[in-house]
Order: sequence, then structure tokens, then C-alpha cells
Amino acid sequence: MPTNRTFTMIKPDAVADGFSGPIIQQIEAAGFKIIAIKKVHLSKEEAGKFYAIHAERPFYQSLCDYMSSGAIIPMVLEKDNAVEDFRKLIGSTNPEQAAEGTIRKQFARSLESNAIHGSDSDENAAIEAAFFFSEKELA
Ligand code: IDP
Repeated sequence: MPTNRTFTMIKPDAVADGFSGPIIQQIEAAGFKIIAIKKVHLSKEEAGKFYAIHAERPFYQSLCDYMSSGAIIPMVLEKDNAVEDFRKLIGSTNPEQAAEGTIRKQFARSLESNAIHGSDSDENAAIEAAFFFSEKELA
């Protein structure tokens, strides 16, 4: 995958709260093009695989419960400097510390239920996109 792409998912809290529309609107208004999009409901096991890197963290089981508690909307986005610019758009992991105007500041419920994911590197963006989308869907 080229380095002008990133991976995101609107998380269960924001989908349940009816914020998918406004979040997607802000993503597009910020200049990101949606390359692939779907709505899925992960099992706890699938959520555990996606977040395997956090398996030793104390919040892992709770994170897997949360991420499998409802539908999510994974997307692959394209824009110059996508990974870094998208992390700025969504704000800090903890919405209380996120800058004004960021997606997490506006729409997140809490540190865990923080509305949206954004890949932290080009390498992880490619791995995470492949978790949800086939090569054909990413072409
Ligand atoms: P990021 O999503 O901002 O990259 P990570 O540290 O990779 O943050 O954490 C992954 C996800 O795990 C967060 O988005 C959040 O949903 C959850 N999380 C992170 N730290 C905590 C914590 O201390 N308590 C509960 N949940 C957490």
C-alpha cells in the first residue's frame, strides 16, 4: 500500500451514538478520500486479534469487549501525509486531553470509548487495512 494511505475505524460508541455521518463529513472536509468502507460487527476473538499488540496491557480484555459490543465502520483513506495528518484530525487517545475541534474531543465518550481509530505508522496502516479489506477492495 502506498504511504499516502491510512486506516481508520469509527468505533462502537460513535456508531451507536449516531455520529458516523458527522465524523465522515469531517474526514472528507479535511481532504481525505475514502478508498474503501464497510460496516462490520467484530467477534471478541477478532477484536483481540486486531489489538493483539496490547495483549499484555491491563485494559486489553475490556478493550476487546468494547470493540465487539456493536458495529464499527472501518475505512481506508487517502491523502498526502495521511497517517500523521489523520492522527492530528482525531486528537489524543484520551478525549479529555484532545485538542478542541478534534474528532475525539467532539465525539468520544471516554479514554476507552474514544470514537475512532487512526493507524500510527504506514506499516501498521497497511496491516490494519488488510485485516478488513481484500486486495481487490483496496485497488
Ligand atoms: P491510539 O488508539 O490513540 O493509538 P493506543 O495506545 O494504541 O491508542 O490504544 C488503543 C486503544 O485502546 C485506544 O484507542 C483506547 O480505545 C484504548 N485504550 C488505550 N489506553 C487505555 C487505557 O488506559 N484504558 C482503557 N482503554 C485504553
